[in-house]
Order: sequence, then C-alpha cells, then structure tokens
Amino acid sequence: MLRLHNTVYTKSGLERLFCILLLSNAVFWGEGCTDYNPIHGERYIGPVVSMVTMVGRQMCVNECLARPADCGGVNYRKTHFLCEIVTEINQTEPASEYVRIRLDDVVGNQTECQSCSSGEKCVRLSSNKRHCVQEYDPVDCTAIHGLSSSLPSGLYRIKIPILGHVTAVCEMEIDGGGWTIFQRRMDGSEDFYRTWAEYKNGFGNLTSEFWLGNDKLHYLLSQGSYELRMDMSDFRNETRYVKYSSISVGNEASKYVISISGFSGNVGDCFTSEHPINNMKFTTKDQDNDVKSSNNCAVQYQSGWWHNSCHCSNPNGLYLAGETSIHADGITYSPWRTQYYSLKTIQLMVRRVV
Ligand SMILES: [Ca+2]
Repeated sequence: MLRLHNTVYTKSGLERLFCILLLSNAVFWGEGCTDYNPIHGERYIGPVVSMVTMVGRQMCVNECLARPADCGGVNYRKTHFLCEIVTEINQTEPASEYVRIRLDDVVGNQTECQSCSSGEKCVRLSSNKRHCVQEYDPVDCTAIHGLSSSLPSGLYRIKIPILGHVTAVCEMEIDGGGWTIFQRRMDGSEDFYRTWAEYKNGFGNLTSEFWLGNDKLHYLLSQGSYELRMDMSDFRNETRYVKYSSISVGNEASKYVISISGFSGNVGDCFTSEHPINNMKFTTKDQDNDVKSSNNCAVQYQSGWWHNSCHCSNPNGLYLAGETSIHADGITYSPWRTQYYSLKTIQLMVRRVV
C-alpha cells in the first residue's frame, strides 16, 4: 500500500494510478495502459502461442495487445516474471504461482495493431507508426523449453514445415524436459482402432488421450536429429521407460516407415529386438503394410502401428485395464507385463538432440 495525498491506495488502485502516470508519459512508454481483472492461482490451458520472459504483469498485458490475432489472454507467472500469450481461453487449470488475465474488455487497446495476422507482433517504430513483424516460432517443445526451463508442461503452438502452426503437447519435467508428446493413453477415453486417414491427421483430445498424427510426426522429425522416449505404468503404479537415441519417420508415400536405434531404459527392448518396429511401415485396419504377416496386424490386434508380424508392444491397442485373457490386443509391453496385461498409462515423445 502507498499513501498519496492522504488517500490510501490498494494495490489495484496503485496500479491504476501508475497506469495514468504511464499514459501521461506515453511517448516514453510507447504502449497504452490497460485495465484488467487478474484471477489468481489459475492459468489458461491454452495453447500458449508465445512466451516472453522477464517482464512485469502490465508489460505482459501489453505483449498480449501487441498480438491481436493470437491473444485471448495471458498467464503470468509472478515468481519467474514469465508471460505466456494464450490464444484460447475456454479452459483453465489451477496453478498456484500464476495469475490469468482475460483480454476481452481491456482499456487502451491498440486499434492500429488489428491488421497484424497470426504469428505477427505489432511493434512501434521510431516514427511512432505501428508495424506488424513476424514473430519467432518455436519448431518443437525442445525449442520452447530452451526459451525458459521454468515453462510448465502443457499445450504450446509450434510451427513445422509444410503444415505450419500446430498445437503440441510438451512434457517439460521428465528426464530434463523439452519433449514433444505424440501419443498418450491414460484412461481408455479414446478409440484407437482407427483408419489410415485418422492416423495420418491425428485424433483424440490433446489434454487426455491422443495420436498427434503421422504427417505432423514426419514433418516434426524432419527438422533435425531426434530421440524417442516411451513411459508406461501398470495398475500397481509401477513405472518403466525405454529410450532410443535416434528416431525418424518417413512421409506418407513411404507409408511412414520408421527408423529407430540406440536402446536404453529400465526394462527390456521391444522396438529393435523381438518383432522390431525398426524399418516397418505403418499399418491401419484399412491399409495393410505389414508385409511380414499374411494377415493385417492392425485388424488382428485392434490398433494402428508399425507392425512387424506382428508386435512386441502394442501402445495403440485396446484399453483392457490390467490382466486379460485376450492375447496381445491390449496396450501391451511384453518384456515387462507380457501380452496378457494391458497397461494403465503409456506415452510416446520425442526430443531434438541439440
Ligand atoms: Ca500383412
């Protein structure tokens, strides 16, 4: 609190006064002032389209105003001076260090900036005119993590070749963070017995179970050298993981052929040993590319996958929840819990090796 002219100002009152002072010095400040109602202890799930570090809360709001095509609100992390620009503000989650600010009814919006399109930031030139400039677009979650290691796991916008902006699910804690998740099973809420087109384009809910999509995975991995990690848990909440130091996935014309090598982990190898997925094409119920089997393995084992004849692990199998009498249809990982146990959770993710 601050006492001015014998009046006690609350924190928000002080901010308003500060704002008026800034407006009177607008040539120096260069940005309009805004009035807003911060909600404490929550953040927007997003996706986060842009991040700005080492800024104050008012500057964070101004960063939002400078991105009129992309910003619906901001998450501000007080403890890290971290500003997250969020495009969708429909869903929120508890987050103790954050305030979220909705930009619907702000005062001081910059109408000159409205011509900026998605991916552009409005900046003020020395002539005082405003101008739209292309923003830096992270190419994957590794790049986002590189901006600030304190960014949380969640939804972020990245830009990949050909496809442009896509929403990525980033894992920022496990094994040093910076992972882009391309598959997740956790509760059986999504059907994974899907067609070629559905696996090509992706399906599911990015905040729960999903397949990112084979096209997105191909173009993502085309940007550099990537490693793969798969984490899994059973219904006793025991966990295991496997890692591969190299992964690449071909384009649709190649049937998304996968190359994988360099195993490590705390359970036996599945993807480069028994029924390896290495050098396999992707197979779905409507497209049989598993030439090593006379059947269609996707039909036989109720999944879409880089089947051999057929599999040692079936991450996209049926959510059968634990022990089962059905052989190899579940979400199995045979070196750990055999082909008669369907795992509780499984997650596949990639990280650029930099
Ligand atoms: Ca076949």
